[in-house]
Amino acid sequence: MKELLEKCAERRLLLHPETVNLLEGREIDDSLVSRVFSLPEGTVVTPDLVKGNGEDAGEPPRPKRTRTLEVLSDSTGESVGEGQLEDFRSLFYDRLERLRGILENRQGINPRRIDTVPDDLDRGIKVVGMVRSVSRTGNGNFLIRLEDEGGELPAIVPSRDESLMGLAEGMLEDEVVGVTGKVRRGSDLLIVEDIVRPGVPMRETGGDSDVYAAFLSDLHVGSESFLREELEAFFSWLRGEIGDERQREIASRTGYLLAAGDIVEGIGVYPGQERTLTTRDLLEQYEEAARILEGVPDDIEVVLSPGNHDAVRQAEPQPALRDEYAEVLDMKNVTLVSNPALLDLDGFRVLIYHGRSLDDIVAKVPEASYRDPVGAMEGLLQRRHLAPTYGGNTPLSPEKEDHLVIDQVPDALHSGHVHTFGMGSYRGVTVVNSGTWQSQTDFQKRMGIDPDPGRAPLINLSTGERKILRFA
Ligand code: D5M
Ligand code: FE
Ligand code: ZN
Repeated sequence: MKELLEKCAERRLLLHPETVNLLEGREIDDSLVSRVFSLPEGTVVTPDLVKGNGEDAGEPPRPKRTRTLEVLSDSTGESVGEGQLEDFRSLFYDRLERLRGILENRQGINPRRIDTVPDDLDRGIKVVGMVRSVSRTGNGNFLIRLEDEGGELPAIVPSRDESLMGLAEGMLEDEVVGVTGKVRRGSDLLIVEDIVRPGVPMRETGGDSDVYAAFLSDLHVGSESFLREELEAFFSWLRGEIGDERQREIASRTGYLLAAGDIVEGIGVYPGQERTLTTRDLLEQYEEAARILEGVPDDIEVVLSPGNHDAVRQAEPQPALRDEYAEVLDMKNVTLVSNPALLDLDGFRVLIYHGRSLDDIVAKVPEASYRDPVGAMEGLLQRRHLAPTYGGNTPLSPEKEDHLVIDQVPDALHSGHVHTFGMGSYRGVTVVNSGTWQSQTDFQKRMGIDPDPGRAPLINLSTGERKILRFA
């Protein structure tokens, strides 16, 4: 008993006084111990959770529901690019055009095309351009080269303007911004007075059903570090087998489980990875993932979107898993979608994006960090683009259309990839990075990556209420 109490304290499980009374002087068998220890951290261990010590407590059946999962946008099969330079031009022009539209609508900018900017006026002008380069000048100013269909315009951010300097410092190549300023007579140089990003309007959470969606990412099935037992405990929680009464009630109202990529560990992703795999057969990794996903109740709609470790091309947008991989995951409650993909869950819109560009945000934006994935994801929303900069860590596929523009602002943005957990709200958009179900690998240790494994975030689709369960 004493040992059980200590262990519970270690796992931050709270023993209800009645439970202590019930267990006093009774023999505690292993099955009870393992049942209690698979409870999420913070759970109050009520007497009914330990009653029948060793016997099946007898779960209430999950109420049957019909869910409406709608895939609003999926790029699978829409890839028309041939990988030619020409296609990158279309990709970037499409990005410019669509983000300019958003800037015009949201920020009320009526921009001038760069080739019509006269060089002989002192009046203020507005342009919308894609950032070609950002650099510091000898005088400590920032020089931003803006580009549109008409040409290039160098713009100077004067060092005396601190807030603009801060903005310029976090400016990414290829993002699209609105710039206001003056061109000095005869200079060809725009002196910047204001910079605006497309941004997002404030919104109210839009769902209409009292159902929860659960999120996960970066399972890395097939890796020795994949936390199988912890993930199975989460699924057992979803089945209502563990957790206190209130939690079981939430579990029974969970209608969706969304996975934002890195479903499996993959093979050949980084040097030396072979030694860390439980199987070197990619198909077997998906078979294993499928076996584990069988543990999710049938009436929960499961959505799987790929990441950079999955069996699809690396360049984004990534198509949904297909062929033999889709076959092994072919369960009636599983839907495979592209990365990114926009979903409608009973009226609540979720934009899923694995999150590779977060590496670029962290590398280039001074205030961004892996410890704050929500902040980095807000950067994507402000820029209305899921992979705002090209040439860093995020490979893009040369498409005619830019599928990574955030055209419609969702109720929630869900990512993973960075293996750190975070959940917050930005202008009414729930922002969630679901962390990982893989413990720290030796590779990550060498890279200084400190993951937050085993967290299960949940969002109530009508109220936007957020919950976090811990299984590791
Ligand atoms: O990526 C998990 C995290 O590890 C993500 O933030 C990128 C980071 N990562 C992955 N590979 C490298 C290398 N080579 N250098 C630095 N950081 C890296 P995942 O997609 O799960 O592998
Ligand atoms: Fe990952
Ligand atoms: Zn990843």
